[in-house]
Formats: sequence, structure tokens, C-alpha cells
Amino acid sequence: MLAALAAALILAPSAPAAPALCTADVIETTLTGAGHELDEGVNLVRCGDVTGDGATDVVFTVASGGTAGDTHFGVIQGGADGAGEVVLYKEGYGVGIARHSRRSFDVLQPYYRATDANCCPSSFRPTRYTWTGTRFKTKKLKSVKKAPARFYR
Ligand SMILES: [Ca+2]
Repeated sequence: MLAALAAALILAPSAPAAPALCTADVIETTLTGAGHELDEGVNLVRCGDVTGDGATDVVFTVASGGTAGDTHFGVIQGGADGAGEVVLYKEGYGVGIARHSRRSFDVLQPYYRATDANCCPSSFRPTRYTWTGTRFKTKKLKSVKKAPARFYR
């Protein structure tokens, strides 16, 4: 059985397709397997190394299905065996994400003053998540008036 599996892996075509880790299906299965809620399902997906080990990881958001936009974000770290481990899963509001480097990514969230309508926050506040080797440490970055498009598309 194991030998057959190994043979199948060796014979598998090495097409340069995106790793399975970076598909919504695999992210959702991995999250459910780790005991996390899914709300409306995975929305944004950023594929690439963010833990500095050369192996592809995936940064993602989970949609609320309502005006709050995406209300969770996280990281699944890809292992050498192709399996993924949830190394971060957090709540947010109107979350946008963008990879910054091979060991960091940025999370953008709207900041509302009391008089701001839901459509139109006064500003957006980015936070940088940097991998320390065992976890992500956070650092607040300078707020911006407009959300750079790369965070939300
Ligand atoms: Ca990695």
C-alpha cells in the first residue's frame, strides 16, 4: 500500500500548477480538521512562502457573507510532505491581506470614526505579521486613507 502510494507520487506529473494547499477546498478542509468555524467560506487566497523556509504557505481570509466582509484570516504553513498546518487563525473586520516578503504579510482593516458609514471608513489600519521561527509577531503600520487594491482583490 505505502509502496504503491510512493510510486504514484513519483509518477505524478510535475506540472507547475499552484500547490493544492492554495485552493479554497484544501484550506477549508484543513481549517475544519483543526476545529475552526468557516462562516461563508474562504475568500482571498495569497499563495507563497511567509515563514522563510522556502516551502509554500497560504495566507487567506474567510468571508462573513454580510456587510462585515471577511471576518477571519489565517495562515496554513505548508510542510515538506505537502500537508498543511494552521499556524494562525484570527478574527477581524473587513479584512484585506497582502504578502510582504518571504517571512511576512500585511493585514488591512477599516477604521471607523463614530460618524463613518459602513461604506466609508475614515482610514485603514495595516498590521504586519512577521514569522519569528515559531509564530507571527505583529507590528502596527502607518494608517492609510485608501485601501491599496492589492489587499482586497
Ligand atoms: Ca513556508
